[in-house]
Amino acid sequence: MADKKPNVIIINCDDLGYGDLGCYGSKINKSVYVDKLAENGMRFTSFYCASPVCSPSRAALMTGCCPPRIGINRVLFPGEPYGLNPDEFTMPKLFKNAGYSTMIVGKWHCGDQKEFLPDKFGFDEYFGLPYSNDMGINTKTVDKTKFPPLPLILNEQVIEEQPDQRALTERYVEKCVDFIRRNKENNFFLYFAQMHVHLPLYAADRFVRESENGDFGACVASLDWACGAIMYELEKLNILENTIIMFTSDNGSRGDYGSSNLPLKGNKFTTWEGGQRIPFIIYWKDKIKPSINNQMASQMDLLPTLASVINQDMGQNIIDGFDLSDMIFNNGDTPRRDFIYYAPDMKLEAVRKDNWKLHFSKGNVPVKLLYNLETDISESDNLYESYPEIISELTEIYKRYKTKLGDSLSGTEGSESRKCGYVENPVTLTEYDPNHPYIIAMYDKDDMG
Ligand SMILES: [Ca+2]
Repeated sequence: MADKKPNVIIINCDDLGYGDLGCYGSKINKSVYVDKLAENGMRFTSFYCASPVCSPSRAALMTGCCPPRIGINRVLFPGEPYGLNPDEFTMPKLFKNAGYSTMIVGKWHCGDQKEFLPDKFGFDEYFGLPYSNDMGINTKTVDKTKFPPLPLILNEQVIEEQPDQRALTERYVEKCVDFIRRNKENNFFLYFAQMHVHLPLYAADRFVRESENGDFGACVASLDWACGAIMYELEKLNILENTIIMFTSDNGSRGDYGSSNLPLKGNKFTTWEGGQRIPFIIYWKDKIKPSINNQMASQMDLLPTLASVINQDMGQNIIDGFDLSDMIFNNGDTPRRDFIYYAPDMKLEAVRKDNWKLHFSKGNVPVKLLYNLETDISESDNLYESYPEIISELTEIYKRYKTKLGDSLSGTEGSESRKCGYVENPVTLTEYDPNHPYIIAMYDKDDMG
């Protein structure tokens, strides 16, 4: 076999929880293709996104940094002056430097000003929504300047406003397939940031009809179909062997509308396990042994891991990720011994070291909660009074991160924090125009979040 670098596809779902896939225990959602990927790949049970909400989580995936390090600490809304700093080193830049073709299909959510769109971070091509699919105009939208028509972007242009969301996954897959075909002879990096299963839950009729779990099950089946369609294409083009596929989610599920993080406690927005422990599967035919991996790892670790796999330099910035390649390819131990949990707005709420997790704060209220996640994955049995030495060890780690990265609860500025991007006079990508022929002038589902 020629010594060719592998293609990389990352499928990042939106708000898909720990208990929403068949391979993670769901009995009601259909996820046959993802389950097959898990069966033939390495499925992780203790894998974390860096934040329990979209923008910080996605920025962390792209940079390998904890959200406060890069100044993205909360969800970004249409027309804000903030975004990921273009000076940050990112995953697409890594692949660009190695001569790859790069594309993002789907939700970006790291800033909607032209200075912060994906082309500024190493993506050659872009098709998708710049932010969440609930930030357009629905039947309850009062302020159409704050939530203008939902933009669908092709490269740097808005090509449609208020697209039919039921058709969007098919259109996304079409773009993915087209990109893969055009680059089958080259190396490529495809970041497929799924719309599902973020509210509002729109899926094609076929999936709605077949679902046993309402619109939520339909959206899971839809994202599952998308995974199957991409796998089929890779196999048909005879490039599956040379393609690493990762499947994950940007944060835990809401725990309502049919979603589940079971057996974990808590949901999206929170630093309970349900907010940040998410599905993660990595597949590389004949290179990664099909297995279940119970070691601790994070999406922040993927940038350094991929840099190692393709033997490419990562730039000079300090990051928070670790290279997992020894663990994944050689059965080694995880290099990640601790994990820090930041709630939105830079609230440092909890820390994990090995199997121990210590909570310091929940909802702005100080707490003293210690759990052994190995025996108590549901965080139900508080052992705070029994392990003073563990508590002092975890408190030291907490203090270290607090000094370096900051914490709004104690008013601490991080000594190593870098500034996010900022522009004067921000604009929205679209403006409501009563004469515009919108295909869906108002989405009929008004669920947000
Ligand atoms: Ca999300």
